[in-house]
Amino acid sequence: MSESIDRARTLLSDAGAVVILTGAGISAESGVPTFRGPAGLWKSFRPEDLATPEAFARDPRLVWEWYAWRRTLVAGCVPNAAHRALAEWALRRDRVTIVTQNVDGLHARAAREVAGGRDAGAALPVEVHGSLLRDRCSGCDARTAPVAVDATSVATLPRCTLCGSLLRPDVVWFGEMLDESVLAAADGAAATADVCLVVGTSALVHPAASLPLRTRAHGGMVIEVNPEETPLSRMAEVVIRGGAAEMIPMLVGRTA
Ligand code: BV8
Ligand code: ZN
Repeated sequence: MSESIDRARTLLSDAGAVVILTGAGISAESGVPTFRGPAGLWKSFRPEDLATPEAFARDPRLVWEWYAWRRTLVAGCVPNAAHRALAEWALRRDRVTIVTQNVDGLHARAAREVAGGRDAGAALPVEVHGSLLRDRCSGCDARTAPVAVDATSVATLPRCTLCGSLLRPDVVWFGEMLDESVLAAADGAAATADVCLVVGTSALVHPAASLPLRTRAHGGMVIEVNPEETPLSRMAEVVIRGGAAEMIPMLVGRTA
């Protein structure tokens, strides 16, 4: 293991530009259930069953109940050593872009905590699938701060103060396009990176899962941190089979 850690550490410190792609696995040690892990199921529903515009049209009360449950859960979690080490690293050197599929807001919290009074900008993530911590109007698209959700009936669900339509979490659902400017920022970082550090993702959801291929397409290298094999493992220059909270500080931490 130490050999691959040393090699990965060298590749990362020698890289001109680095893009980091994270998934649910980086928040697992903060207590956020992953999608495909045993806790990924909610009331026997698979995330793919609820995170769709069709599910929201069919039963907005059920979808909101799920998102309210996830919001409460995430509010009780804190960034772990992996979130913090990446934020510290992104503030310490330039040309590091954190791209996340996670909607839990933990990367942004780590960035603000680590930055203290300083500008957290360089460590703020590109959230390609949106955020649980924002609402959006399903009618006029207005973005709002998250409101308390009473999911006992459709009549009690939150509504837009501008047009009266149902509010929804500001996340990207399956079958929905990603925000163009957000996707362009992620794609641009991946296409110009010397190294793509992939942390805690099963790499099954597109277009996010294709970002490491963009890095490789122009001669960059992929480093994977994941306790399990994924479709990206065979194209990775270095594979680190371990948990993010332990491994990431060893890869980008000051003292390692
Ligand atoms: C779109 C927000 C245009 C909502 C999410 C090409 C090929 C095939 C399919 C498609 C394709 N292009 C488009 C599709 C369709 C679809 C798709 O990819 N489907 C998959 C299921 C095959 N993509 C879309 O619909 C996208 N839109 O493309 O629009 C279009 C539309 C239709 C048709 C064509 C084009 C929109 C996708 C975004 C959906 N929204 N989230 C919400 O959260 O509620 S996706 C959601 O699921 C997450 O954001 C994330 O992306 C994904 C879950 O994956 P992971 O985060 O990786 O989590 P997972 O649990 O799977 O894995 C955890 C990993 O961590 C594991 O490997 C585990 O080993 C590891 N781990 C565990 N513990 C640790 C750890 N690692 C480190 N440390 C630990 N301690
Ligand atoms: Zn509206």
